[in-house]
Amino acid sequence: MSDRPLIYVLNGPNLNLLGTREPDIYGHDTLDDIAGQLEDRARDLGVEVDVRQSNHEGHLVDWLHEASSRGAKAVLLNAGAYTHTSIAILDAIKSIKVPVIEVHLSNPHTREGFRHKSYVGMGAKATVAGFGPMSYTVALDAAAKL
Ligand code: CA2
Repeated sequence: MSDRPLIYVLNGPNLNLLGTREPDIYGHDTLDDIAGQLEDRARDLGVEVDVRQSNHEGHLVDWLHEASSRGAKAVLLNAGAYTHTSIAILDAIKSIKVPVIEVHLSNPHTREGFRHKSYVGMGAKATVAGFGPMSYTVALDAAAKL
């Protein structure tokens, strides 16, 4: 482990399938591609990223707690569909002092009505959405400056 500031990048359900389906909405990059882009950018910014994905709500809750106990400086969180449903994830965000930046590939506000509500957004410091994979790098640039 390096002594560079640590930033967690947490990804929720179905994002392991990125690049394989619905490229019109989510683009062609896989989550591994995005992780590679973030690692390159992190090197330039002098920070360290820890990129993870889970299809399980409780893992995301545990990792938010872990980000805090490991002294992470920020969390980038694309909670996938849990964004719109999970009070447990909102409570976890509120239970830690680490700033959480909500990230989305698409812009949920231009999509179905059920995507317009964001529990994650109620606890997040900021939201970056609609830039495809660039949403993550924009959020990382901002997080590194916090
Ligand atoms: O735009 C985003 O990043 C979302 O968080 C993606 C979620 C969606 O439920 C949110 O409303 C917005 C869905 C992720 C599903 O990822 C897939 C990837 C490839 C193929 C199918 C789904």
